Formats: sequence, structure tokens, C-alpha cells
Amino acid sequence: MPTDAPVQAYIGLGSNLEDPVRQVCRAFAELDAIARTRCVTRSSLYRSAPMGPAGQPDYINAVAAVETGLSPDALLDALQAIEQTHGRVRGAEHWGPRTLDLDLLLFGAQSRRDVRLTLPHPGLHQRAFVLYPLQEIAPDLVIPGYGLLRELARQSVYSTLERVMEPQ
Ligand code: A4P
Ligand code: MG
Repeated sequence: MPTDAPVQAYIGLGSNLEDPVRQVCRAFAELDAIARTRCVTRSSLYRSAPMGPAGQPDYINAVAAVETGLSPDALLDALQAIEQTHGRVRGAEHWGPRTLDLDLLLFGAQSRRDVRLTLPHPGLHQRAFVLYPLQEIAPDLVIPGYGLLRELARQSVYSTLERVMEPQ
């Protein structure tokens, strides 16, 4: 029995600096180039007001489904390496602006909470800018520990969310 069957994972993409649409489109291609990983579905791009400090630009968000033979830690390493190639600067401000943020939303049905990685991503269940793009590509998903994605999306606050571009 093989031990390294590919796992379906979901990545949240976000940017609000230096041409966010271009940042996110570039990142989709870079996800597909991660070792032992294939980007299988891309959501549309959505614009939303910033969650966090005011006075920063609107965000562009999207979600990608990937199949990966990597461990969750190795996949997170690869995501952080991509963020670095986009000139990501981690400032002192919590939820401050960024060129590219790649969040590991889900890794199969795994639940985990430690200093390096929380699965599902701790904000996933309440953020419209994640739930709606995720629902677009995986409408019947169940979020471990939280239940049906479509119910979470229905209950989330989505008034500022706007779909701006078809999947690229
Ligand atoms: N970490 C733990 N679990 C995970 C996970 N599932 N995926 C750790 C990714 N990272 C995870 O992340 C800090 C640490 O979280 C990492 O070192 C990793 O070990 P970071 O990317 O350095 O910092 P961050 O992204 O600023 O922190 P945080 O609190 O995770 O922010 P979020 O949740 O990513 O939110 N408004 C709109 N409209 N759209 C957005 O996309 N994004 C944020 C950031 C704020 N406001 C936003 C948006
Ligand atoms: Mg993050």
C-alpha cells in the first residue's frame, strides 16, 4: 500500500500591494511549479475591503485546489518561499498590507494546532473572502471541525466582496 498518495489541499491567495491581480495570477502558476504538487483548480479573483487596519488598499483574494505528495510542513515551506520571491515584508503591524499571502487553508481532512501550523486555517470558517472563492471551486466541501462550507459562507459577512475576474 503506497504511503504517499496525493492529498487534496486548498491554498488561499491574497494581495493588496504592487498590482494585486498580477501578484495573484503569478502565484497561481508558481503553485503549479511546486515539487510533487499540481494546481488542479483556480477560483475567480475577488476584491474586498481589508480586514484589519484601515487605510490600506483593498485586497484581491482567490483560492486554489492543489494535489500534493508533500507533507503539510513541506508545502507550507514552499508557500513561504513563494511569498519571499514576491518581496513579502513582514512588518510589525498585525494584518498589515502585503504583496502576497499564501495560507494553507485545508490539507485533506487533517486537523492540527501547533506553533507552526493550524489546520484548517484559523480564519477560514468566518472570512467571506476565503469562503466564497472556496465555495466556487468546492461547493460540497465539509470543513473539519466546522461543518458544511456552504453554511459557513451563508453566515459570513460578505457585503464588501466583489467578483472581479474569471479564473485565469
Ligand atoms: N501559520 C499557522 N497556520 C497556518 C496556515 N494554515 N497557513 C503560521 C499559513 N500559515 C500558518 O503567518 C504567520 C504564521 O502563521 C506563519 O509563520 C505560519 O507558521 P504570516 O503569513 O507570516 O503572517 P500573516 O499572514 O500576517 O498572519 P495571519 O494572522 O495568519 O494573517 P492572515 O490570517 O493570513 O490574514 N483582508 C482581506 N480583505 N483579505 C485578506 O486576504 N488577509 C489578512 C491576513 C488580513 N486582512 C485581509 C486579508
Ligand atoms: Mg497568512
